[in-house]
Amino acid sequence: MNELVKQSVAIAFIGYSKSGKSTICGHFLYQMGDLDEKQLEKYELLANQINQGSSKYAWHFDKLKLERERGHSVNWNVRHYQNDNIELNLLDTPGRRHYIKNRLTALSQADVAVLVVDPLGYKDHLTEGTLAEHLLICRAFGIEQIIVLVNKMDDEDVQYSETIFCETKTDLIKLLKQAKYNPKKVSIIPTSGWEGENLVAKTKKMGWWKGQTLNEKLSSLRIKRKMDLPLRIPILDVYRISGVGSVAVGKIATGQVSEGQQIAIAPIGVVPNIKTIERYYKNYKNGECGSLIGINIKGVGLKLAKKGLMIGDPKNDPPCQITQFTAQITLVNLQMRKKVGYCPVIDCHTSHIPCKLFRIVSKIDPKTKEVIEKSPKYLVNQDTVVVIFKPIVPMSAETFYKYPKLGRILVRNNNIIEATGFIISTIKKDSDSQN
Ligand SMILES: Nc1nc2c(ncn2[C@@H]2O[C@H](COP(=O)(O)OP(=O)(O)OP(=O)(O)O)[C@@H](O)[C@H]2O)c(=O)[nH]1
Ligand SMILES: [Mg+2]
Repeated sequence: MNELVKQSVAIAFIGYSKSGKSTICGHFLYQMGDLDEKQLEKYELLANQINQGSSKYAWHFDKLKLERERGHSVNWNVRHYQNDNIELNLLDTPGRRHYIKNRLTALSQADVAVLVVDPLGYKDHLTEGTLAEHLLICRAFGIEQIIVLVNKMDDEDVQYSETIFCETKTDLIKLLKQAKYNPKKVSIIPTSGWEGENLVAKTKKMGWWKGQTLNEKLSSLRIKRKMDLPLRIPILDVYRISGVGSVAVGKIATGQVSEGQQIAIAPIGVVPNIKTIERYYKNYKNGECGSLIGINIKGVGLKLAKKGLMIGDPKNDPPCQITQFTAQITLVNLQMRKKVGYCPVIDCHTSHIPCKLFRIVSKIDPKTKEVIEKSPKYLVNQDTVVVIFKPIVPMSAETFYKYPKLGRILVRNNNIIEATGFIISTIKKDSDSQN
């Protein structure tokens, strides 16, 4: 019988800074028993010593000294939890724009996004466009399921008010519609991450709430996956564990892996063997599509194995280094028109690669794909164009048509998302063939 029977779902918590993402994640896991009383007391004691007592739950995710001293997340962090029928990987992301790259790394791997807002702060982020940008990124990465938490319902100016919740919900519904998410399919749940209301147990402080708790919603999630594609694991991180060696962590985007199997790592072109596969400190013989796993790779040091690389099967459509790719992109936030030579960062799966605009092939109608203008001179905001980019450092990427989740891209310049789109074709290194 297969060892990994439970469906594994990756859930990214997103939202502007201080909306309460890390607190919700920490308190949720406290209520689920992953964080015990003793550990929480320790967090509280240490946090109080540096005047960060209100971050005690967040510390279950915020582990860096910098994060704890400043009281905000810098990196993405993952913790895992399972119940009888589902395994959840909670990915907490930083809300600050400065760390958008870390947010994108985590979001690129998410099946579901939980958008966290607070009723007193969200309006500023509506006007600034921060919330719209969060949903734009979800769309760009193909995340179809969104859950919204209206958090901090305990705030003294909110006092668990149904009226305030409903007003916030009305604005959020408009936002979801603008981002082309069907609000009827999005659960909008009132919570207090600090007080732990509506996370696991049904709230008693909001008697008016008849909907699900966060846990009920998460437990009911089901993700459709394409099971028949060759192996692909974008590397999320690599650790060196003494006595073990290099362990690459990643979510199996497609296919499956087995202990002892040979793998190909692109674009560095090494083909090591998998020594062991582990998930949360337990060894497994196999890993299946959708699971977040750690792979102990024999003989590949930390200098070579890095975040953003792609693991595949050397015998079945192995991932490769590409020298250029053609993409369809829509310019969404371009302040100034751009021409050939423009060099943004392309966020694609877990990689963030600077790429040079090599050619603007055409401007097209996104609905009909009809060419409106051949070889336009400039990229102009709102236009949909077919372009060719050349990575300026080695890159491995896939087409959207073959690997839908992996062929999606964001075009980022000075930490602003200027375009979103997908890869139509690639040219592999040492080959003239297009894929
Ligand atoms: N009153 C109240 N405060 C909360 C609640 N949730 C979080 N907070 C407080 O809000 C502050 C920020 O919480 P975090 O969980 O660190 O916020 P975050 O969204 O992770 O912020 P970034 O990591 O910067 O993106 C902390 O002081 C929390 O104690 C809540 O439900 N009610
Ligand atoms: Mg945080």
